[in-house]
Amino acid sequence: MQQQPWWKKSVVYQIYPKSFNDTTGNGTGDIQGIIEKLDYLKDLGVDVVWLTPIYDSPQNDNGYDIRDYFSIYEEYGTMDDFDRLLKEAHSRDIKIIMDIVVNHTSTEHQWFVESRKSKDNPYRDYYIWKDGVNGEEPTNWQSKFGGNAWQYDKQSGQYYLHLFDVTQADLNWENKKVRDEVYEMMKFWFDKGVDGFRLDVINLISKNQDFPNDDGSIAPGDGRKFYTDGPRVHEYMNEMNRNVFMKYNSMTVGEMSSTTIDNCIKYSNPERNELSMTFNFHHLKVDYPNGEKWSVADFDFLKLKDILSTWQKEMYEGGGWNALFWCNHDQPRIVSRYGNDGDYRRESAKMLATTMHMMQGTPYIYQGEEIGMTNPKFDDASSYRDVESLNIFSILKEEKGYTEEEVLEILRHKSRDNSRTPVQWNSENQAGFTSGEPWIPVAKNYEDINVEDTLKEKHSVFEHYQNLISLRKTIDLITYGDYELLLPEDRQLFTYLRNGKNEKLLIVSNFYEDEATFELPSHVDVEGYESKILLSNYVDSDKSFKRVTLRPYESIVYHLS
Ligand code: TEU
Repeated sequence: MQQQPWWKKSVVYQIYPKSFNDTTGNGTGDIQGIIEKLDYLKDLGVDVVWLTPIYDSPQNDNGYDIRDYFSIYEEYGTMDDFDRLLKEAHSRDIKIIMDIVVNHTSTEHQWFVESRKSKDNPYRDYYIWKDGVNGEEPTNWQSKFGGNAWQYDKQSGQYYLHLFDVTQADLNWENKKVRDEVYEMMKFWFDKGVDGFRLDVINLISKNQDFPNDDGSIAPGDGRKFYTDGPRVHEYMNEMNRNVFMKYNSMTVGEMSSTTIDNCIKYSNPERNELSMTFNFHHLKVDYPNGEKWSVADFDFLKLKDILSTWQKEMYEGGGWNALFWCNHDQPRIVSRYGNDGDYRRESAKMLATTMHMMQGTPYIYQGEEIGMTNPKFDDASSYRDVESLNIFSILKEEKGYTEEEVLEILRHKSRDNSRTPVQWNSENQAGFTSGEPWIPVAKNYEDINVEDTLKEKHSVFEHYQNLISLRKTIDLITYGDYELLLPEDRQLFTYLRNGKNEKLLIVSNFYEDEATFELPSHVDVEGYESKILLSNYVDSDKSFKRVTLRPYESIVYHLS
């Protein structure tokens, strides 16, 4: 096999610094707090840490609104702290990737401050300014956080585009100067020694320059078809790669909003020199009935299997590379979502982890996932901090007439704050996250679920993640084998094969509380193969892989050779 890039066999751990570990007592996590936990991450076995944005920012969207790309948000620490983090991580063989947001900046960024001054300001063209149409917004496009995506600016009488919050103005990528500034800024971080980037909503940077109104085929005024995987996006990614990524031994992962497999193959096929891999979210929308996120519904299991399997197969065939994940800072906790956060929390957390980590791609673990943290189930509206949740709160109540309790119930399932509560380190006050008052409440179950106790437990969720990571290091088939879904119509079992030359992995997971019996389909040729259990979430799983009854949330990995 030809030399493969390092990130194909890596496991990434995502840190949301605000909620990770506070060493100053101000209630906000910080860089020093990350340094203190590097040995913990080393013990887990991860190769790469992804930090969500730590740049100077007014924090309207917790750092995804960058005010200055070259300095550190003061509550997180200083540039010296960051340099120390890099050094300490590298000395433990842990790489660091930064989260970079270049679809938009904060409206407090100096470029925007200049841009908004007048129509002939040299920075005017750094953003997307348009005249209104008949006294209304230039188009009917909706912001991802609710409301129209254009904001009127009195001073110059024009509107600027913001696909997210009104304080997050979209950059104008048609302007070569913007692109060059971005590339120079990325080099600044690479030259410091960072190992790569996660690129926030990078598939939204190229807008259809006609700026048409949306006729509402997806949702009224949705607009996304005019800027998602837009006309020049692949040209820009290739330009970025040639100007920056190619010069470093880097890993890059693009966060792709509402994308397609064809586009993700293009972004991540190495022959095209764009990105290393892509995140997509289709498998995390199977609990949005009729595409509606703001509702409470069971997840569609058959659809989940179909989506994940189609991406596995088609990305493999097209030479692309998947980022594998259940959790991040925008998603509710997976054990509360597709698992069971009651009696079977441990079993289902492990089952979900196995099902994802045995697929092809680079797996990501979001802080707290490795101990099976759950949604916090906040009782009242005052616990929420997230700009999207707060916006939707008033939209659902005021515009759609929901009662407060109805909205709260939806947020308990869908709010991004579900994953943003502090990491539960121990059973002491504030879960050991801070000696002060945390910026967002700690989940009430921290006395039962925390790192300190988990580390003492035999067969813990943490240990299961350690095992998954070390299997990836020893068994190449996990990285390179092809993928074959078995029993697509089975309503309880998620079963697939990873096929190699003279060996196979068979993964059988029961996604439900009821027992289920697996029978190996007759077309799978296992003549002469011996089987061994590589990993399971029950201590005494059945070795007879041709027919096996799985207990609640049981999940077994067989190695056949
Ligand atoms: O998220 C992009 C994105 O489209 C979503 O996951 C988003 O949170 C969701 O659609 C809202 O319903 C990225 C970041 O991960 C997110 O935290 C930022 O708020 C967003 O970009 C804007 O920078």
